[in-house]
Amino acid sequence: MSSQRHEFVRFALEQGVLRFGEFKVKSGRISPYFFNAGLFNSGASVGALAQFYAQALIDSGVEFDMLFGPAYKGIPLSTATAIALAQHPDLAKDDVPFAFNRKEAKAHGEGGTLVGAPLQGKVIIIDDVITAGTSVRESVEIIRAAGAEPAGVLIALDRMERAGADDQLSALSAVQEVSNTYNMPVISIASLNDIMAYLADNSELAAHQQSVAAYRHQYGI
Ligand code: OMP
Repeated sequence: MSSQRHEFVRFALEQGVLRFGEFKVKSGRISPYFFNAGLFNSGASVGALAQFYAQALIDSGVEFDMLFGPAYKGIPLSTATAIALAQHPDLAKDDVPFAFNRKEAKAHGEGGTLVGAPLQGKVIIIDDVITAGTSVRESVEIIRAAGAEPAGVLIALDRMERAGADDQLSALSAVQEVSNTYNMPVISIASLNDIMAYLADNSELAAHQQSVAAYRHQYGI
């Protein structure tokens, strides 16, 4: 596991963002772990999170012109990551624009649902976790409607879970389906693989290893 992935799992655990236990997730599955990005809720933790996003994006080698953060969680994520990119030594000369959407259109003032830089060129969609990919579809439609090109999705955690209902599981994960459907890469800071590697290396967390492995066996790719 690259040190960035390992460090990110450690950071998410320290911040209480990654937890082990029993959690009902959006799909209705009972997951032995949950990643709650809303708990990156202080200046220092969002700043550190944004540096992880920026580094994962740069390491991916994917070309991009700007960031788009779908409301609501994508709003601070796109803002903070644009700041981290502006401060990154490898991108020192580039000032990366960003935009986000409102959930409700505004009829007064500047109007519309888009805020920030005009959507143009190659756009990276930034989000926290992909489960079914619902919010990605909306973002792709917004970006295309503006005449720009969705160039990739940048997420914090790939849960590596199969898409579809439990009695009709897809051979592909939700992330792979998103990537195939929209013909663009999905870049993640870390994945379930990295969480499992971290558990295997840390004896005080060994108790969770079995439940996470069993969950992955049932639903994972
Ligand atoms: P999609 O937009 O359908 O891909 O769902 C993503 C959502 O899954 C997130 O916005 C969360 O509400 C939720 N989620 C997490 O944030 N972390 C997890 O570890 C698991 C889930 C989930 O419910 O599957």
